[in-house]
Formats: sequence, structure tokens, C-alpha cells
Amino acid sequence: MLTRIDHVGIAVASLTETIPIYEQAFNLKCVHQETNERQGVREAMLLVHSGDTGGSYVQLLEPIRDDTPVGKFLAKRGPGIHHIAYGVDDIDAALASLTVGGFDLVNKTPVHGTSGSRIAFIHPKGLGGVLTELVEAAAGH
Ligand code: MC0
Repeated sequence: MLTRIDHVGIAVASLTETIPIYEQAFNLKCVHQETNERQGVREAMLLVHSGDTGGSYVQLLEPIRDDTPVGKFLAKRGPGIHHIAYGVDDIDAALASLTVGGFDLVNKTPVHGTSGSRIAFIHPKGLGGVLTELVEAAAGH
């Protein structure tokens, strides 16, 4: 079902301050930035590795408001790893399989993610305390 680790999402207070730190520390390049209003974040994607099944990234997440998932996370826990995201070829099939398995889906159907991807979150409670995202990349990504 899973094809790669698509990204590790890291909650930060400021993209402007944190992007240069990651670029310098690991010689990474910020290849994409966008605002996702529905998810309440500004995000930056730093490419780690390009593979046959798609890229792997560090994703830096800055909340656009305090009453958002990342805003609440920062207030409660401070900056740190917010979620892990796995690539899948067919997110509808993956969600159907997880539903049969009894997992608690935050998104029962896919929503809009980075660069036109289709994404869905699975609640951390059933997965060892790790908020988990599935990503079906848009064609050509
Ligand atoms: C909350 N909890 C977490 C967590 N956030 N545990 C692990 N990792 C996280 N990131 C835990 C809390 O500690 C608490 O546990 C319980 O979940 C409820 O916390 P809450 O603060 O009351 O939060 P809720 O219930 O309002 O929301 C939690 C939930 C939410 C996971 C449903 O954060 C959510 O819908 N997340 C999915 C969307 C999202 O995260 N979007 C931002 C990234 P206790 O034990 O105290 O009960 S968007 C993104 O990444 C996109 C752009 C992309 O990749 O393309």
C-alpha cells in the first residue's frame, strides 16, 4: 500500500526563520511554498530525495491562526514533529482498507494537499500517537 515516506511535517512558529536553518544544516533546497487555508497552514517543502515513486521532503508548517491544528499543537507542545506522511498510489483504495480495519480516519474522503495532491489524515490515537497522512501525488509530481 505505501510507496515511500512522502514527508515529515514539522510545526514551526516562523517559516522565514526556519527555512534557512534547514537549508544550511542539511544543504536542502526549498522547492515549493503554498498556503492551505482549509488546513490553516503556510507550508514549505524541502526536497530530501527524488525517487522512482516520487519525492521525499521535510515539510515545515507555520499556522495561519491559533485555532488551527498546527496552532493548537504549537501552543500545547511547542515546535516539533507534527505528523508523518506516506505516499500511496491509490488513496481511495487505501482509505477503504483502513476503514475495514477499523482505523479512525480524520478525513473519510481525500482533501486538497500540497501541490494538488489528494491527502487524508488518520487519527494519532490508533497509530502509536503519531498523526499520519496519506498522499496521492498529482500527476507529474
Ligand atoms: C493532537 N494530538 C496529536 C496531534 N495533534 N497527537 C500526535 N500528533 C499530533 N499532531 C493529540 C493531542 O495530544 C490530544 O491527545 C488529542 O490528540 C486531541 O488533541 P486536540 O489538541 O484537542 O486536537 P483535536 O482533537 O482538536 O484535533 C486533533 C486532530 C487534528 C488530529 C483531529 O489535529 C486534525 O484534524 N489534524 C489533521 C489535519 C492537520 O493536522 N492539518 C495540518 C497539517 P490527548 O491524549 O491529550 O487526548 S496540513 C498538511 O500537512 C497539508 C498541507 C499537506 O501535507 O499537504
